[in-house]
Amino acid sequence: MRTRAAVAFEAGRPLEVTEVNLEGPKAGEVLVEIKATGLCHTDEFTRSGADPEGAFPAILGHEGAGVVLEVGPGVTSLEPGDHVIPLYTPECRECEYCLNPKTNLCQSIRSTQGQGLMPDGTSRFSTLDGKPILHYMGCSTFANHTVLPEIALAKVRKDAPFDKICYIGCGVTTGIGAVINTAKVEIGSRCVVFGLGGIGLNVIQGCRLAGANQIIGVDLNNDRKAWGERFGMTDFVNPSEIEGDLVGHLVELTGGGADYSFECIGNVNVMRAALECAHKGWGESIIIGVAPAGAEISTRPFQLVTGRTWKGTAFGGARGRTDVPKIVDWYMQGKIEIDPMITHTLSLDEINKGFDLMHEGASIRAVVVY
Ligand code: NAD
Ligand code: AHE
Ligand code: ZN
Repeated sequence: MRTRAAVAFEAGRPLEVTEVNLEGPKAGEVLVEIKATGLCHTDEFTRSGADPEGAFPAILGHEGAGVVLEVGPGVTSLEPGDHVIPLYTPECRECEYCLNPKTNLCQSIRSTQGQGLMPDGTSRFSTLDGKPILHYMGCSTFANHTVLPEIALAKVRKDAPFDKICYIGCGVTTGIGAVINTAKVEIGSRCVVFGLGGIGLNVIQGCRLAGANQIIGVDLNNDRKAWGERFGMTDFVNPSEIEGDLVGHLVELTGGGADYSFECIGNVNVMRAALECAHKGWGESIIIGVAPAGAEISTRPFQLVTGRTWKGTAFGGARGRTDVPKIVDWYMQGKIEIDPMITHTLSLDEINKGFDLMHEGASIRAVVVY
């Protein structure tokens, strides 16, 4: 079939909206009509050329929601008409990783997924003159139709709106999951969240959900103060406006250091500050941000010797097929908020405007509705 997609032909260039060819699902695969997709900073990270794994031409996008149109041979858990959220962290429930309760990082298709290919080593997308186009994070939600492995789809309830639940495909689950699954924040905790964008605000609402006493937000953009407060932030710090050292300031503000800190930017200097503002003896710092190729973190080992822990999290530690339907339920029951964070709704033709808004700091989440 043919479908419309925003194609990243080269690193650093705007996406090009065009018709592409899409082959039908092979064994174990599913054809999905994408109804809506969010634009995450990770899409921009890859589009810009900063991703060491980035390969082109590719159809980016990994934060979608849609409807199953067709299933390939052997697919048993999904049927046409099912509503689904694509999973860049699949859940095969069989690999060594899925069988270990300590991780959500299913590895059953990770190597082909990282190369932009389906598990059989080929791509379903091509240009109209027959040149292959790569998949992205196994999802490619910047196409109106896409093919995914069955294990990379969470089946969700049919009454949930696509233009909101697409955000659960990355930002919402990553932020809330980092608090609940990775940090396991306890009632009464003191938390510091660095970067109040599409991920950081979900960390804030996760901390509120977990019953944290203090939730400090840190951002260079003062407009993010009101945003943080909207979701439970108790204090705001703009590093460019404080006198002296940021870490010292945060340690004082928390009365000795954070029980939990979260880096939601992708800046290795901020990652260091996030670790070092954690409380001596027990503070944990969770890295969520994706840093550019070649960037490395550093700190004095004494920071770890004296009881601070550095952790990282992908997709908020969530096991997608199991956890994502539950997060959709939380949204539908009013336990978590999504609607106010979706600040812009765009057509596919306007997708590059979504990246401009991200750079300007004008959007929390822009969503493309097909
Ligand atoms: P975003 O652009 O919406 O938000 C980033 C925020 O950080 C902005 O509010 C910006 O003003 C602020 N900021 C930038 N530099 C700063 C600094 N030096 N100090 C303080 N604040 C600063 O991005 P997002 O979509 O929220 O994504 C955040 C990061 O998380 C990205 O690196 C993204 O790739 C990553 N991410 C990781 C996962 C994962 O599973 N680990 C999932 C999704 C996104
Ligand atoms: N390709 C990058 C790494 C990118 C990365 O860390 N991705 C996160 C998800 S970000 C979603 O917005 C992730 O899930 N990582 C685990 C994995 O297996 O990719 C690089 O540096 O090479
Ligand atoms: Zn993302």
